[in-house]
Amino acid sequence: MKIYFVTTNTGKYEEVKKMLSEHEIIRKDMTYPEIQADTLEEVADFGMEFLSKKLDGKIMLEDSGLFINALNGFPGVYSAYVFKSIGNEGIIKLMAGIEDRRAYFKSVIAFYDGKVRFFEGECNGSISENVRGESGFGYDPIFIPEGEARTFGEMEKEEKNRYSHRGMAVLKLKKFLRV
Ligand code: ITT
Repeated sequence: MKIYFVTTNTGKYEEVKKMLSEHEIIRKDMTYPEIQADTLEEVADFGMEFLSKKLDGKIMLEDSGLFINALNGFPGVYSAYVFKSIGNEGIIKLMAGIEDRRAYFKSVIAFYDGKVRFFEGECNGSISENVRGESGFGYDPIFIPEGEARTFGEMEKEEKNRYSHRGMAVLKLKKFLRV
């Protein structure tokens, strides 16, 4: 099946393409309005509403974020902005002296085939004491998934996909597409 994946993020595209290799995933490097909302679902829904009027065929987008318990879920829906402004070093500084380092990643995929459908995934873990590893993108070098000692930044794509929020959401989409 031919699916347009609208994202400006090469890392996301590479991960999704690897998992949906039975399909033709065509990247559309374009932006869509990302509204200020309380949940990723609302952001994804609004974005797809816009895109479904612009593109023909099957479309997907993915909205994700890092939620840190001790910071009441921050950066959450503001993850992209916070990453661009303070980056991983900034998060490590914010977490200095904080014992509870639990955090989770969440991913919401919106898929459009005449109707919008949502697929979600979460990945629990913790924030590392320092920035570690060069793989992946974004917050990968400061996020340690549960049951692991390494950060996502220290893992290959396939391994990260097995644990990750995006991996879970894509798996649900894959099942929906019956492959
Ligand atoms: P889009 O064009 O797809 O929106 P984006 O990078 O702006 O690309 P989001 O709006 O979903 O994506 O913002 C999510 C932010 O959280 C962004 O800064 C990512 O780098 C970060 N993030 C999301 N998933 C991640 C993952 O698996 N590993 C590390 N960081 C992640």
